[in-house]
Amino acid sequence: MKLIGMLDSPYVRRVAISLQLLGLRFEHQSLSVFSTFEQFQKINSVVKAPSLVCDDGEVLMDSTLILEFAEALVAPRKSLMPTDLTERQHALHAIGLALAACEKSVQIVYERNLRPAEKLHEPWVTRVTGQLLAAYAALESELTRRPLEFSSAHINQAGISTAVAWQFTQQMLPEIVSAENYPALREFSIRTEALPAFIAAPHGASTYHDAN
Ligand SMILES: N[C@@H](CCC(=O)N[C@@H](CS)C(=O)NCC(=O)O)C(=O)O
Repeated sequence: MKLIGMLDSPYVRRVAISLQLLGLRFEHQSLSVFSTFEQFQKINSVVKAPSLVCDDGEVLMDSTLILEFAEALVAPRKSLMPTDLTERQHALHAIGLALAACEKSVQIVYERNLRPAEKLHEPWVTRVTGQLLAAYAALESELTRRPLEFSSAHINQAGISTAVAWQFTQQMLPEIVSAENYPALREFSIRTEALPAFIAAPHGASTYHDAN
């Protein structure tokens, strides 16, 4: 199977890291939804990153749906989701916050990079910024109350998504989400970014290569 999309997208990155931790082999093509729009369109007419080209050629999109498929491929041998119902609920709560943080960060980046300055709608930016800060405030208190595992063997999808969201926002909007206000997230990020699966799929333009 082949993962399409750039690792500067938190959605592509959470899939690339998760596939490795699930022990799944995959190819990666670092196509941009902007600078290589037409090339991307030939693979997925909707041009959404991540896209996953399955072994039979069918294309999946949306990171959560791709991860659902990936989990099914390795079940019951392995999963990044807790089986205990209460633990699963906590994990889903954290993943929801992390995905909201990704979405709000992406909205601000698009607003800044794609819209002409004179057309920037400040009330919208203010609203989205408030939502972004609310998501990180909730994630910070969640992480303080219920620390997440950060070893390769035990990190779960809540940990992966939290770490990826944080790294993306810190790369793109550090002046909005000041790291010093989120010590638990900052510490968690330092530990997770040192894991081999994270190092092999760094935020940015590089292409992931299977080490085996
Ligand atoms: N909910 C989706 C969000 C994916 C998403 O918005 N990806 C961005 C790149 S970060 C994209 O495809 N942007 C191009 C577009 O929406 O036209 C997911 O989890 O995969």
